[in-house]
Amino acid sequence: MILIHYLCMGIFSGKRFFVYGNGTSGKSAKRAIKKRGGTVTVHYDKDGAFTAPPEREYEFAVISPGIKKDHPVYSYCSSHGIETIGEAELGFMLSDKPIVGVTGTNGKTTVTRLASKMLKCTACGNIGYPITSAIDGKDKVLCCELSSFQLDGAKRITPHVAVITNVAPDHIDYHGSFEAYCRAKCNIAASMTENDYLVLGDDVTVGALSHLDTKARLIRCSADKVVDGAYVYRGNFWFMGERICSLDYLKLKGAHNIKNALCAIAAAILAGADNRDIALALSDTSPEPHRIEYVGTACGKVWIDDSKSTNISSAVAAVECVSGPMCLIVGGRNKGLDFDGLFSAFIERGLHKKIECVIAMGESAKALSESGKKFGVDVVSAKKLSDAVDFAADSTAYTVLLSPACASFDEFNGYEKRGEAFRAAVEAKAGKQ
Ligand code: UMA
Repeated sequence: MILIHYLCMGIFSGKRFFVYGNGTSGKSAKRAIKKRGGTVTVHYDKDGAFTAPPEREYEFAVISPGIKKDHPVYSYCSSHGIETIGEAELGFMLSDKPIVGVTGTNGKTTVTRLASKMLKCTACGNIGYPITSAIDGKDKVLCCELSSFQLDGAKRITPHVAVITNVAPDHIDYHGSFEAYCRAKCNIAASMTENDYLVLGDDVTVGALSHLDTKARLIRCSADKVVDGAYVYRGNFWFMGERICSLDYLKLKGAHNIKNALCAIAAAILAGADNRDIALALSDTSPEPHRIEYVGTACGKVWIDDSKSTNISSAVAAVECVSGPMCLIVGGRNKGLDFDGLFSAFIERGLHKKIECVIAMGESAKALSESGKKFGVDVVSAKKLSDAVDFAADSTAYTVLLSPACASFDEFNGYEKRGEAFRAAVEAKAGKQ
């Protein structure tokens, strides 16, 4: 076993690679290649322009996930006969452990966190810890969050158990269309075999499934009916006819988290977890920061930070969870989404009755106002987050929910920074009272 390990460590001996992107995944890919005897250089855009690596023979070019498929590095590789591979693919290629892969528009981080806890293993991938680092740890199995960026065009993603939590419009600016985005998500299962399992979340739609081409066995999840997989029945979680534990174990609140828990339970059982560890993980997993997180009270209102919501379906799920009458703060950088979907969902689900006012901030304020108008919803425009907080403080709502349905990059360097700024603004208001 030790000998095999050392032979594997030398598999890239004499091979040359270049990595494009010097972020978390690029640095990790570099380490993994060097550890296995390969020679590697790292390149990335300088002054916004592609920088070509030295003209040499390369085994592979490892491209970071944030780099779009129309970036010049791809045409460079194709014209030089260099095969491109993503960092996540490299991780799958080098791993000697079974991997649980989790994707979906919303809930993938929660499912990855829950399933990794149930399996007592490391959570890796898009969650922030690259898979090319996790493969060298002591875990017997890995639980990996996979984004559409990592899955797009990948040929070597081979999970033993895969999960698609749900599919709704997101990252259209990156993929070009909803269809291309769905295709990328479905790619998680393209290389799976008859011995593998694909868990489909409660909300996975038939439209998204039309891109699915897999040999894996399908496992369903449902919060309201008995299915061939994980389900809720009489206040308990069940899997394939076996009771797992009471719903009361689940610490995470909201209907969407019951659906997330079902995906995690199915994936963890199929990867070898036992019922006791599943119940413990459900009771021991707290909400993620910036995901429907209680901030405090100020100006006679409860303030809730859902800055992690960067698409329409996650904002709708947040409004569903939070009590009214509420003031909803949306906006930021649009990822190519049609905001009509936001307001139509409010009306279809009767959620507009608990929304007292909508404040739209930043780059997408105008587009949000125009969509709101079509559905008879008045939208107040704010230049930036601090203005939106001021307007919300003056409203008569009981609750203020920041759930932007947009990325933060027009004003902040990531959703975490946006959530922190929201908290600071609310705390400043509370301090002034
Ligand atoms: N770069 C270029 N040209 C470009 C774009 C980027 O040269 O056009 C370079 C940058 O200069 C920098 C590097 O690429 O040197 C950054 O690479 P990256 O954007 O791929 O980011 P990493 O730091 O490697 O982090 C990536 C994921 N980022 C993205 O997919 C954008 C992280 O997900 C992930 O946690 C990490 O790998 C480890 O696996 C973040 C994310 O925002 C959290 N993901 C998106 C999401 O969840 O919505 C998909």
